[in-house]
Amino acid sequence: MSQPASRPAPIPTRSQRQGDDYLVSAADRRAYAERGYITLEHVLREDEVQAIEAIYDRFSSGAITGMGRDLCDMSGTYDMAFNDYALVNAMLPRIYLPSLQGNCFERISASISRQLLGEDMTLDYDQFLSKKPNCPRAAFAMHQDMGYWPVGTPDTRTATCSLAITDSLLANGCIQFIPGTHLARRLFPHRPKGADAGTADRSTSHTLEMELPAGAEVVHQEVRRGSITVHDEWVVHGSGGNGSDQWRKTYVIAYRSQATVAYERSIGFTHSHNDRVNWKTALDLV
Ligand SMILES: O=C(O)CCC(=O)C(=O)O
Repeated sequence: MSQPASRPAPIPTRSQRQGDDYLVSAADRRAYAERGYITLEHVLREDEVQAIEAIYDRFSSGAITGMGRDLCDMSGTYDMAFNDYALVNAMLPRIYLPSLQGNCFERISASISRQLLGEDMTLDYDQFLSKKPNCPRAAFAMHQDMGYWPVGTPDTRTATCSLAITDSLLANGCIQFIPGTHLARRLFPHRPKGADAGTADRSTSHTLEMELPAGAEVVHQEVRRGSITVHDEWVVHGSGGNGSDQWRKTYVIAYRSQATVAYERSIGFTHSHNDRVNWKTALDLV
C-alpha cells in the first residue's frame, strides 16, 4: 500500500544551519530512532548547491573516465552503454576527483552524523545518483543498505545523508521509505535484480531487490534542493522511476564508525564496485 507523498515542509523562519554546523534537534534525533530516517530542511544554501552541481554534472555526463564499474546504471546491468543508462550511479566521486574532498556538504553532513550517532562517525563512502528525465526505468529497487554490505560487522551504526541537488519529487522518483522497518535490526531476504527472470546475477549487475513486508506502508519523501534526508542501515527504502521532464540528482555521503570503516577496509571492502568480493553478504544467508 502506498501513502500519498508527504509534501516538502514550508520554509522555516529560522534555519538550523550555523556555519559548518546544522543543529540537529532532539525531535530530529527521536524521529531518526523511531522511523529510521529524517528530513532536514535548508542544509545547503543555493550558492553552495550550485558550486557542487557544476562538479556533479561532470560525473553524470560521463566526462570523468577511468572509473570501471564505479560508473554504472544502478537500474540495469554492467554491460550497458553509458548513453543507455537510466539511473547514472557514480561511486566514490571524491576518490576519482580529490578536489571534492572537504566540500561544504562533507563538512556539514559529518557534523550531522556525529550529532545523530556519536563522535566516532567518519565518512565511509560517497555516491552521485542521477535519474534521467522521462525515464520510468530509473527506479532504485527497494532494499536495506545492510543487504549490500558485508554481514558480521559488530557495530552497524550508519547515517546516510542524501542531498537533493534538484528538487526530489514524486514525479521524478524521490526516495521512498517504509518507516520502522529498521527496528528489528534484521535483514529481509535480498536477491540480485533480474535473478528471477534469469537476466542478471551479482556478476552482471550490482543491484539487489527484496519482497516488501506484508502490509508495508511506503512513504514517498519529497525533498527540496539544498535539503537532505538521512537514513539508517536497516530501514527499507528505494525510489521509483522518473516520469518528469527534469533530472533528479542526489549526492549521497554515508557515515559509519571509525572502527567499522577500519574493519571494512581490512577485508578489502571499499564500497567500490570494482572490489573483488570475498566476504559474506546478505545473499550468503538465503
Ligand atoms: O535516493 C534514491 O533513489 C535511493 C538511494 C539509496 O538507496 C541509498 O542511498 O541507499
